[in-house]
Amino acid sequence: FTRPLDITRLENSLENILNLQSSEPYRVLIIDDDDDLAARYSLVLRNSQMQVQTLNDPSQLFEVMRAFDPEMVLLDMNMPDFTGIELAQMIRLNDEWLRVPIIYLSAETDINRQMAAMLKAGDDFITKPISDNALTAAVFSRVQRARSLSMALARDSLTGLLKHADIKEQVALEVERALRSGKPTSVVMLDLDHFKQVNDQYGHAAGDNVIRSLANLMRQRLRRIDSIGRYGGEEFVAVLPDCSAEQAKHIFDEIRTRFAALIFHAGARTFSVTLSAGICETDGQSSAGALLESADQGLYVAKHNGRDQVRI
Ligand code: GH3
Ligand code: MG
Ligand code: MG
Ligand code: MG
Repeated sequence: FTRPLDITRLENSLENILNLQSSEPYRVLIIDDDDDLAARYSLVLRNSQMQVQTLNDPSQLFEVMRAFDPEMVLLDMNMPDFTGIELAQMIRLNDEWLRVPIIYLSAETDINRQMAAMLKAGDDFITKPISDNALTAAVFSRVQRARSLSMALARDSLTGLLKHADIKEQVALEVERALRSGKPTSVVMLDLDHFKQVNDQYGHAAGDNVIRSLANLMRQRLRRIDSIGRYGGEEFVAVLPDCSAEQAKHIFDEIRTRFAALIFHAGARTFSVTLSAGICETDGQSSAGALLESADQGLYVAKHNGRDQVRI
């Protein structure tokens, strides 16, 4: 789980920060009518492994934004047909780009005019000329933060797990992969036992705490290549690549026992909760939907056989 703002990273030296860039290259759009300047900035950022697109004709703004999908826009204030402010406002009219940081790059030094520009649209102001390192740092920190933020927003807010649609997509993806690799992949459907009673007796906040604890436990016990999602309120789905149903049962029986041993507190009272789970394995032909259904059948059997158990 990525925290929304990774402050320690931002506090690292520029070099350390750049070394951390192991993921997809950052996509930066530079809009400037001065081609030489745009090329120079572009070179600087490319040297830091970023992907850069330059644009000198603002009439193509939307086309380029759509095709390139930038994570940051560097915008010249003064251009022949449009001002930077106008372009920033046009970008901000589109919901899909609301989170893209826009920074003005300009020789404008009047602080009042800089502030007026930022109040209309755009997030910050960089005064030309700017050193290579300062430009790289300014772009890097903002794109990194924007990425962390959108990753955090994409997650279930209570648990940090994938949301319903995303775990479903992940199951589909892993089922595809298993088909190609020929290795078994397991799908797990898990549900807390008598959770309505937990809420009724100990309160919703205590219930939330139970859900969070289970999520943490699963994160600890599963591998990095496994995916876990909050499928419903107190229902979870996990997909374990390269893992047979037998192996997955072993892992989830361990999770089940550890979870049942946890002691929760509600005021002066303590309580514990159990879970049930159903597991199925890829068979080289069933769809993700069919596998989820089959795991759900296992869960149904587990519930009807007394709960606190994992069924294949
Ligand atoms: P079973 O063992 O058959 O699963 O019984 P159950 O009571 O757990 O099943 P049921 O699906 O009927 O109830 C689930 C309850 O989970 C209902 C709802 O109050 C509670 N719940 C769902 N989402 C949340 C949540 O985000 N927080 C809390 N505290 N409770 C939740
Ligand atoms: Mg200009
Ligand atoms: Mg339940
Ligand atoms: Mg349920």
